[in-house]
Amino acid sequence: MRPLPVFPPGFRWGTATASYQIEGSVRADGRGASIWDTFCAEPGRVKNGDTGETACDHYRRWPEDVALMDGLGVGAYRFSVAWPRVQPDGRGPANAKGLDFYERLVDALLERGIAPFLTLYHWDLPQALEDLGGWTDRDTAHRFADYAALVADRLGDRVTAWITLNEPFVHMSEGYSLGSHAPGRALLLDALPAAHHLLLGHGLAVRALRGRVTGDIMLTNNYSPVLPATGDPADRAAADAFDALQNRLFTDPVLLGRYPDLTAYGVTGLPFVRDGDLALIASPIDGLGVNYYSPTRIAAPAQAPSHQGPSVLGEVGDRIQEAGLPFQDTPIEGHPVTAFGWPVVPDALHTLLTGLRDDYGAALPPITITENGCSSHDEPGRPDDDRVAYLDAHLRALHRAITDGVDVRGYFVWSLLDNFEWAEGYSQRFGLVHVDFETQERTPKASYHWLRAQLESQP
Ligand code: IFM
Repeated sequence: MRPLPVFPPGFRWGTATASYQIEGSVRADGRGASIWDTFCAEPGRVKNGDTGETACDHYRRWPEDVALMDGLGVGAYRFSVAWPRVQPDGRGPANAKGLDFYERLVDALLERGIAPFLTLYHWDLPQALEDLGGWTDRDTAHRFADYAALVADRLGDRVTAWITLNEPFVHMSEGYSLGSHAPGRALLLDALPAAHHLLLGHGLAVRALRGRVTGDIMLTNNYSPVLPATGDPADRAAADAFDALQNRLFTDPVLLGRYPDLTAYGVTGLPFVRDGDLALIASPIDGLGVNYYSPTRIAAPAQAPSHQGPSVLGEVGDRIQEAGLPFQDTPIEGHPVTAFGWPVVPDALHTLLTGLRDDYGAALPPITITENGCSSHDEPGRPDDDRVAYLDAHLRALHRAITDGVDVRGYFVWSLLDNFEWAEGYSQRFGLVHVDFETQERTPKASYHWLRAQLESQP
């Protein structure tokens, strides 16, 4: 094993998961229905008809999972709270049993010296709120802030970091724009109000959390550095248009207090933005969560769908093109690909981090890598050497970015466990720990043992 370079003292090492992807027990202790329960029940929505009904049975097996983290030697764990466990209908008083579950988890983590990083919203909206319009309805933002306050009132004295939203871009684009995730709405650009209300919910939650919590308050976005397919001005313009949507839509309003230029989409005004909204959205945060998996290569749109081969957007890319959006994704060649077909380009993590620093300057708070990892064709007994190579190369790229002056405070592997990978069901495995979904047996993979050995030589 080639030791990793030494990271700064106090650097946090962790693993990440999300409620619907691991918990199961979807009717236990008064939990209400989420949009993912509804979506999974609709034929054809999720590969193989998979659902999160049992997932990794973490709701019952969490002590075993905490022990696995302890054995790995990580000092932090990022998990999410299922809103429908806390407010089964998305409003009203807290369901005490739902909060009890997260309190037991947080206390067990703290007993083992593992810092809890709590995400309030990783896409499992209470179905009752979706029935009223979901994130396209402004009221959902206010309901989200109420929910944030309930969780903070129970756990505000113990949680190390509060992440309001996970990857709002993916939630808006796949859930409301293209319909490939819950709630399955295909509104295309009419999904922009959902983007604004997610941002407003973030801002209102930040205000609700301040004064109630002792930990840091953060937002997690997913970023994909955009490579123009060629130097042609049309490809460059398409790349800029995609960048505005993928990378800037949920960052500029938070850090700069303004929306990026969306004129390439024919958007010249945002009538749903009210006076004072942007000031709320730009409420100061203590850290930015960065999820990184791979870059995207973008060309000017062609006349007909032409998705061919591995790309980040996959079939969704075809739908974007059919919708007449001003870009098309094209394969990135010359790199290995993950089981998902995503290109493995570790240097793009360095590009991303130095780019964030250069673009946002003093407005950029300290960064934590809240997700990074890969899916692999895992089977028990087959060492996941491809995952080891992925993690090793990305951690070296991250270390270079830190050496080059980017303030990055931590790194979370996605994911601790193989889990429910949304529309892909259980077909994509991201875990450091293999899960047999028939027996729920957990088996640490080679990557788990590799990371444990690496962490022994970190400060
Ligand atoms: O599994 C997801 C996670 O929920 C959000 N970020 C990307 C991961 C891999 O697709």
